[in-house]
Order: sequence, then C-alpha cells, then structure tokens
Amino acid sequence: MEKKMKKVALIMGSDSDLPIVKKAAETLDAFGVPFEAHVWSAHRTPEAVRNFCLSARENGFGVIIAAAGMAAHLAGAIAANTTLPVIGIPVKSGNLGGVDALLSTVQMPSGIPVATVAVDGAVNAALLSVEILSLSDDNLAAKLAEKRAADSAKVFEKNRSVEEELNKK
Ligand code: RP5
Repeated sequence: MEKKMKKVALIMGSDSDLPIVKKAAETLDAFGVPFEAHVWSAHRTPEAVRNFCLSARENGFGVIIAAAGMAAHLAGAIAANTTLPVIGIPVKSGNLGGVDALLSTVQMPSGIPVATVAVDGAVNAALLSVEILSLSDDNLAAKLAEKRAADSAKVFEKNRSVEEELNKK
C-alpha cells in the first residue's frame, strides 16, 4: 500500500506575512506537497499555536514552517511544543528591516532547534521542507534533483549569452 505523504504546516504570525508565505505555498504546490496554512500568533493566540503543535505529528504533519516578523518568537514557541522539524522564516516588517526577526528566530538556545532561513526566505523554507520529506520519498528526491538540474541549465544559458556578448574572439 502506498504511504500517504506527510503534510507541511505553514503558520504565519499575521495576515500581513501572507505575501511572503504565499511563495512557500507556491513552491510546495510545484512539488505536489500537501500543506495547510494558518494565521496564529505566539503572543496573540498562544493557545491555538500550542494546541496545533501538540497534535501536529498525529495529524499527519512532517514539517512546520513558521513565518513571523519583529520580535519573532513564533518559530521558537512552535518548536517548544513539538519534536517535528521547525523551519523559521524571519519576515521583514517594522523599522529594523527584518534583522530583529532574524535574530529572534535564529538565536534559539540549545535543546529546541529552529532551522532558520534568510529574511523573507520562504522559497528556501519550502525547499528545505521538501528535502526533509524526501528522506522517505524517492519521488520527491527525484523532483528535487530535476529542479537542481533545471536551475543549473538556466545559469549555463545565461553564461552562454554573456560570454557571446562580452568576450572578444
Ligand atoms: C508579527 O508582527 C507578525 O508575524 C508580523 O510580521 C508582525 C506585524 O504584525 P501585524 O501588526 O501586521 O499584525 O507578530
């Protein structure tokens, strides 16, 4: 019997984070990875965050992506309540250009890991979650390899056109 693919959870601290989170959703869609998106905040709706996390594994999730800006403790709060892998996206918002969210998300004390991607790095958050799920899914692993090859081909094509234009014979 074929195994059902694990889902990815996309949790954002505010609907103002949605334009960034949508890029993760599009990337997951491109790989055919099922996901659920929710707006829950570590400080505004802490119980909702905790309740989701406590049952996330038994509800078929394999990875949780958390996107938040400013004093971004959402990813850490999620990681505190689950042993599923948690990927944090620091979102650029407020006056500090995302550095506040980056440091809040990345500087987790030992024992509760959050894999933090770049500020607004939603595509990489999705790709990392696909890589995690690909450990038990050969089809996903093949799709990741195809994407790498296609990305390389695009660079070689651009290189060819720059070389043609600039390099003297
Ligand atoms: C964080 O504060 C959210 O993740 C968002 O990035 C930021 C601002 O939230 P809003 O005031 O736009 O709801 O909690």
